[in-house]
Amino acid sequence: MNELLQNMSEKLQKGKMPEVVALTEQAVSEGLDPSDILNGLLDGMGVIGEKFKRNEVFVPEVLIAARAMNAGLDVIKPLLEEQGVEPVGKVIIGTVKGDLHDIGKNLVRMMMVGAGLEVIDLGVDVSPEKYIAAVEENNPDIIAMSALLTTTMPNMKAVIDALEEKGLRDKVKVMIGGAPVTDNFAQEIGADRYTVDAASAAEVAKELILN
Ligand code: B1M
Repeated sequence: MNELLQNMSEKLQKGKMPEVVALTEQAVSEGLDPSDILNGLLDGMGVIGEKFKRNEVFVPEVLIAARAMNAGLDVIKPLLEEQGVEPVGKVIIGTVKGDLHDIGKNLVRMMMVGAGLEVIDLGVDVSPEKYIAAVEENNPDIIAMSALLTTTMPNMKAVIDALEEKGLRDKVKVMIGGAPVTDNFAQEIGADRYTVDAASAAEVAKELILN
């Protein structure tokens, strides 16, 4: 990676938003390819994701790095659109019905965006009907659901049941996660994958789409 992009990646890892924006603008004005600039941003977020998995950085560092990445992305978004750089795939994410916890879900969203995926965030307290409407409207590759309460975990199954009823189950992969969720639970309700943290969720989402 060129020196400017390397510097941009390092500033992103430190969450230095104004520097990331300035370096992104410099990269654009020096005529670097927007896809290469994007890869510089993704590289920084990838490093943060790995460190987060190893408990070398924590939620606040991830949040400020993601904020810097989003600011950098805003600079190059119009150029990427002009160039027709396609996202890796599309994910619909939300916290299930009855559940208002969104910090983990937001981290998953940020990591997925950082991995080059387009993410449509339905927010919290998302009913099966809302998931279904979003699938019908957006034709995503993946539905990602988060739950933090043992009492709302069954609502993940309700979404899978609704997908089956509508004949949509084969069209999307289903990923689930959140503190009380387990791999066993995922198998029990027929989800495709459980992942333990946001960085793994982004990795697995890409894997599910590309393989
Ligand atoms: Co609530 N809460 N809360 N809470 N809350 C917990 C979850 C709880 C464990 C606290 C406790 O009792 N020790 C408990 C649940 C008990 C249970 O069900 N077994 C609990 C409770 C009971 C409640 C209320 C019922 C309290 C009340 O009103 N009596 C109430 C419910 C409201 C509702 O949702 N309907 C409630 C409310 C709240 C607040 C609104 C005050 C606030 C939420 C604010 C917000 O999210 N905007 C809150 C908080 C902050 C917590 C704790 C303290 C922290 C949760 C958090 O954000 N963690 C939590 C206790 C705890 O966990 N220590 C607690 C940080 C976040 C990064 O982790 O979300 O686990 P997490 O995400 C992780 C992974 O799980 C994973 O990635 C992230 C890390 O990379 N992950 C995924 C998450 N989603 C994923 C999806 C994936 C893959 C990975 O694929 C799709």
